[in-house]
Amino acid sequence: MTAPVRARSSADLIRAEEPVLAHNYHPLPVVVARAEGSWVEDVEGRRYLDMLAGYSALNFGHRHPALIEAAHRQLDTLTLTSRAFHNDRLAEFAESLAALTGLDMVLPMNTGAEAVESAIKVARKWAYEVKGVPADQATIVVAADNFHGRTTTIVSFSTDPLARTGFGPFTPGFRIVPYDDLPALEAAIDETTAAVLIEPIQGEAGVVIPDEGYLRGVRDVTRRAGCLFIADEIQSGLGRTGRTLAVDHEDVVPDAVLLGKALGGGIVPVSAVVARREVLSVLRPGEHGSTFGGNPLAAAVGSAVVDLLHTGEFQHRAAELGVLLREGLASLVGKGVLGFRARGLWAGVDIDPTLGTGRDISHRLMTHGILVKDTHGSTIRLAPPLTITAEELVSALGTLEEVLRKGA
Ligand code: IF1
Repeated sequence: MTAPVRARSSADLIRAEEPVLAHNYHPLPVVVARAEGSWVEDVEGRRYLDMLAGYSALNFGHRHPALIEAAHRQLDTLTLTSRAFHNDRLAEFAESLAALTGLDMVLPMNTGAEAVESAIKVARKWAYEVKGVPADQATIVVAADNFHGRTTTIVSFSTDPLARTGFGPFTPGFRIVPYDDLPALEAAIDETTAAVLIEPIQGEAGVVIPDEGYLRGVRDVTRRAGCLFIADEIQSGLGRTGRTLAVDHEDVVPDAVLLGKALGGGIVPVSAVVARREVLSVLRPGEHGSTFGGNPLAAAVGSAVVDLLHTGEFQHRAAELGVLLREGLASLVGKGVLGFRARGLWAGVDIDPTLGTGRDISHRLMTHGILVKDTHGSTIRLAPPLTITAEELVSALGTLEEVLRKGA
C-alpha cells in the first residue's frame, strides 16, 4: 500500500527549495498558493494583502476577470505561431498600444530586460543610420542608481555593486550621470550620443521622483542635441502613478517608451518598445527578434490590458487613492517614518533604522498579513494593485502604524 499523500506545509516547501533552487533571491517566508484581486493566500490558508503587486506586474490585481477571460479565450484558440507567420491578434495589440502611448510603432518582446536591450540596439542603429555617428562609436547616457534589468549589457551600466560585481567584462558605450541633474546630463551628451535612457521615476533606487521640470528638461536637451529620449516605464507606466505613463505628469512624449510588467496582466511576460516611426524603422528583417515576442496569448492579454487602461478608470483610482496613501504616510512621519516619496499608488518609505532594516519591517508586516518588499537599507516600497479599495489601503496603513509603534 502506498502512503497517503500529505500536503506539504509552507515550512516543508521552503526547506525543499534550498538544495535545488538557485539562491539569487531571499524571499520572505510566505508560500503563496492562491490569489484573487488584492489578496493572496498561503499554503495554510492565511490571507495577506498584497502591497507589492509583483513589482507592478499586477497593477490590475491577481486574476482580473477581464484579463483571465481574454487569456482563457486565447488558450482555447491559438497560443503560439512564432513571427515566421502572422497571427490574428498582433495587429490589434500594436494598434491599441501605439494609440495608448501616442507613439507610432511597437516592437513586442517578453521581459523588461529584453525591451531595454532592444531599445539599446535600436538606438545604436538609429545613431549610425540616421544621425551619422561613426561605426561602433555610439554612446548612451544613463543615470546613476538606475535599474533596467539583469542582462550583461544592462548591468554594465548599473552603479549597484551587488548587480555588477563578478559579471564582467562589461559592454562599453555608456556614460553615467547623476539622476535629476540636467547640467550633468547636458555635459555628457556629444555628437556620439545615440540616446538618453532613464526611468521617469527610479523604482529600485527607492521611488525617487525627479524635480518638476526634469523630464521636460530631458526632452528639451535631447531634442536640441539630436539624440533620442528613451523612457523606461516598465515599472512606472500603465497607470501606477495616476497617469498612463509617468512622463504624462510633465506632458512629455519621449522618442521611445519601454513597457513591461503590467502589460502582461500578471499572467504572461509581455514587454514592448513603443517608439516614433523614424526610430523603430531602422530594424529590418533578420536584425532582431524573439521566439515568443508578440505571440497570440501575449497579444491577447496585452490587448485586454490596454483596453482596461483606455477606460481611464485605473489611472483615476491610482490618482485618487494616491492622495489617501500620501496622507496616511504623512501622518506616520515622526512615528517611525523618517520620510517618503509617493506618486499615485507607489511609495518609497524610509523607516527609522533604529526600528530595523527594511527587511525586518517587511517581515513584521508579513506576520500582520501585509506583503511588501524592502529596497536598500531601511526603505520599503508600497505598490498595491490599482484595484485596491480605500478601506484596504487605510487598513494597511493602520497595520504599518501598529508595526512601527511596537518597535524593534
Ligand atoms: C528583480 C527592482 C522592482 C525595472 C525597470 C526594467 C526592469 C525592471 C524600471 C527589468 C525590473 C525588477 C526585477 C526584479 C526586481 C525589480 C524591481 F527592485 F529591482 F527595482 F520592480 F522594483 N526596468 N524590475 O524595474 O524587467 O526583466 O525583470 O522583466 O529582482 O530583478 P524584467
